[in-house]
Amino acid sequence: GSAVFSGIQPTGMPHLGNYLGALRQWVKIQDEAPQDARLIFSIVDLHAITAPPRDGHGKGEWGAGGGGAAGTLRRYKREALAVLMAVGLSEERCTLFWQSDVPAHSELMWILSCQASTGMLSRMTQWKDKSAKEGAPNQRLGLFSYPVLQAADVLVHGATHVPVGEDQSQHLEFARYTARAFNNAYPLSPSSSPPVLREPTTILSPHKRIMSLTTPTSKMSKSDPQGAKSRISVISSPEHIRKSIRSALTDMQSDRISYDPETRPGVSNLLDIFNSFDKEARTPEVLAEEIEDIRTLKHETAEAVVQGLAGVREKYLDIMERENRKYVDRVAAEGAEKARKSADETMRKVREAVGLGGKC
Ligand code: AQP
Repeated sequence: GSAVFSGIQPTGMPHLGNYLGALRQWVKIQDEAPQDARLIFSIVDLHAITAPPRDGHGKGEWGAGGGGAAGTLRRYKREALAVLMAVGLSEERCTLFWQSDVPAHSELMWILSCQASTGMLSRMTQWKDKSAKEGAPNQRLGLFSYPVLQAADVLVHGATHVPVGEDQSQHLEFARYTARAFNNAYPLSPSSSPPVLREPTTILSPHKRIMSLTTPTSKMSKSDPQGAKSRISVISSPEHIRKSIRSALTDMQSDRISYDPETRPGVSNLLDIFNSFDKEARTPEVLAEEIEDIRTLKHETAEAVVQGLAGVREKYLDIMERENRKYVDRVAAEGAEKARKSADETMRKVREAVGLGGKC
């Protein structure tokens, strides 16, 4: 049967970009997928530790679980899992789990590393961008091999479909290539049997990248050094959403609205956001014609976002409180159980094909 896998890093409170580029798409998949399709969504904490954790929104009251980097990561993990449920993913229908609870991800990563091409890895745009920032002597292996872990995430569950943003399509291509390399290195007999690893199909998010509210030429990001002003978290209050959008950077070119992401990134970003939530599904170009001036654009965009995210904040707060704040941990434990079963099925075949583990 078919299986969907995708992940989000617990590197801070998910924002509008994560929502429109990923989470909303996941909910749509859940609502439309055939009943027998497995839906697996992971909070990828092993990926998150490729960057030092940032304490993005102060010591929250959910900070239980120790201080320092570990405490921050634990808090982000709980928050991310609660957000997944708050935006509409069902913990019963889906497998929701913390990646590090399923060691098979790391095990398969090592096995794939033995096939993965370093030449291909060094051409990954994300590696080039992130490693350039770190400077040559400090570049770390985990950042370089990030796509190998991502390939393992997908392949270990035998995913047939992987919804991602455009920036991730290169990594998915790498995952397919690496699966093929593994299957060629470890052919099965009889040769007619299906290969051990299944090559997944990419489902590209239909949405444009959402840009930062303060620097609309870079994407909205949990790690934006400009901080909370640059993004709208999915659990922002209506007042906060209105205030953030009111202070979003636009331009002085003209008070008239026009859609041109190249020359008017700030205004165009607001039009893209508006379009993403518009009930009448008007294109950014049509919205640009209909809206009078920047003040109105900001006002109407804010109202569309407030409506689009209505209920998420309340549901999130409720989930965090349930069972004396233990509910999220219970969901994670149950998710991990399901995910381990799903991964073990693949790992049994992988180990057998390679000659690892078990009887000699
Ligand atoms: N600005 C964005 N617009 C549209 N989609 C976005 N995504 C991220 N930012 C935008 C999509 O969200 C999913 C989960 O992302 P992630 O947390 O795994 O990693 P990321 O892409 O690196 O997200 P951030 O917010 O920028 O986090 P940090 O700062 O930690 O790197 C992905 O499908 C991604 O495409």
